[in-house]
Amino acid sequence: MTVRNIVLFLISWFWITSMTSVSFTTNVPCSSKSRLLTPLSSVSANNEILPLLKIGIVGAGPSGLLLAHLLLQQENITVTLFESRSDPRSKNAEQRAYALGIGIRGRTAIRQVDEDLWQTVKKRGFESERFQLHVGGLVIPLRSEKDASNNKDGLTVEPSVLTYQTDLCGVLLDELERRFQGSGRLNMYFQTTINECNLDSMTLSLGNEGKDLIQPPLADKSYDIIVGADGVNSKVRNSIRQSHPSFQTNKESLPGEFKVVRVDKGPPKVDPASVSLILPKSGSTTAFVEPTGLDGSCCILFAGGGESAILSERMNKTAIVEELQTAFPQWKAISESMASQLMSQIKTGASSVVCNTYHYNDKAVLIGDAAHATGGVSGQGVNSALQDCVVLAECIRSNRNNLENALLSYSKSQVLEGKALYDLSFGPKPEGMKAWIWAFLSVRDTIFRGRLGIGRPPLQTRLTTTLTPFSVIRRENDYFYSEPFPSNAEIQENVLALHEDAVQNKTKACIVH
Ligand SMILES: *[C@@H]1O[C@H](CO)[C@@H](O)[C@H](O)[C@H]1NC(C)=O
Ligand SMILES: *[C@@H]1O[C@H](CO)[C@@H](O)[C@H](O)[C@H]1NC(C)=O
Ligand SMILES: CC(=O)N[C@H]1CO[C@H](CO)[C@@H](O)[C@@H]1O
Repeated sequence: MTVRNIVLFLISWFWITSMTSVSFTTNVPCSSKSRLLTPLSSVSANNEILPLLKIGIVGAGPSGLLLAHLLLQQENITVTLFESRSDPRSKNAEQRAYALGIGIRGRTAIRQVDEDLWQTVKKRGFESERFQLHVGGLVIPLRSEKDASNNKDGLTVEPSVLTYQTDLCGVLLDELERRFQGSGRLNMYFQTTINECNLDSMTLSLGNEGKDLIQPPLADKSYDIIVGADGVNSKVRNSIRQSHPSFQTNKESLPGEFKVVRVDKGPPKVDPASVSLILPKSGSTTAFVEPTGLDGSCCILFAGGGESAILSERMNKTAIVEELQTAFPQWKAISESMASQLMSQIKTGASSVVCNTYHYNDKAVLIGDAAHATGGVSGQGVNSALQDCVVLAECIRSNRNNLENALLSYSKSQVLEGKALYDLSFGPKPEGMKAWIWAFLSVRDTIFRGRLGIGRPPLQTRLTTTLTPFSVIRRENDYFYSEPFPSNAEIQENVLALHEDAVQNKTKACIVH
């Protein structure tokens, strides 16, 4: 078959399938786009007296730090941050080697603080709007600058910014200190683990690792709200589970593991300005190349199932080099140095997290991976976490005298987005005819990407370059999922019912005492 025949075949298939009940709406009503900025009918808080609010944030990753920025912009709020790792700017900071891709969602969230903050973040990262798939000798562009300017809204989408997590946190911290250090409203403690989060007394008991000196003055300090920004192993989430009778959460290890190497110069035959997914010549370990600097530096993430020397071997360098050379023969020149780095690491796995609600009364609330995690499958982990921060800060701002309502509003808005992102990340599992149609549409969108009026941009592109809510994108694919996505009203009613359970439990507890 010639390429022309394949194209014709695909076009004819497109017409056949478009006559079935599958219908796609690529244009999303404008109203849903502005939702990120004004999550709910925000009653003006103009002439209210703003009570003093002490907020404890557990976890100073990107979401904990952005939330601190947004909260400190409001009057009469103090923020205390706790982080078990050391300050990301210090020399001995544990490097989180892989780079994060900040797309339009994350960028829009950071800009909610101000344009300055975004520009500072951008300067530390590397801008790229290219995404290429390498299969054998073939390079298939999955996304390029053109897609950004051909965006349906006629707007030019700025490129994604690739940045190391430590760099992103470093910038957010520098700016927090610059803006608020002298205000007396910001406290930060690194190398401080939280042993327990007590939601009755609203206190945190600190581990004595590292700087146990800070224990005494903080021990009896209480907070009005405790925020869990503490990732997949969230302590705050555990405490909510113990206090909230109907809170349900599930954490699962995802199949597959990964290791990351950093190289100073982009590997041969890879576009130094593009994110590239490289399928191996043999074996099942794939390589994901992310540029991280103008000098050509990049990081390469190797991911796959267990039985590979690349991921598992920790003693025999020859075995790693051999496997690298058969899987990625084009990188022969750098396989020695990559092997040394791979050997020194313990492979990492990823987990998913699901929760049926994200808050507990007026006391505790979860953001980012602590609330919903997809193990990096979608590339939207940090982006969706930063969106959580904006919504939570806005819910608090518009409900300063009713924190119960603030946290409930936050859950109502974000639980459905978290659920939709989970579904999108792991995809539908269609069967029979639907599986064929799904496969065909995926191929079509990969090839045409919505150009020439055929198909629509691939999912990855829509997640990265549009602000269309995850729930809207998920519903467009209802046909392929075993169950249609619930309506916003259904999910919100459920969140409200869970909230009422928790409130009742609190009331009961008071009567008993
Ligand atoms: C902040 O709190 C102080 C003291 O509680 C109060 O007098 C002041 O009015 C508050 N500020 C605002 C903007 O409400
Ligand atoms: C290291 O791996 C190579 C290739 O798999 C193998 O031939 C060699 O025997 C191994 N060496 C040791 C010490 O296990
Ligand atoms: C059903 C019920 O009473 N559940 C919980 C209410 O809250 C306390 C803690 O405050 C729990 O111990 C109960 O299990």
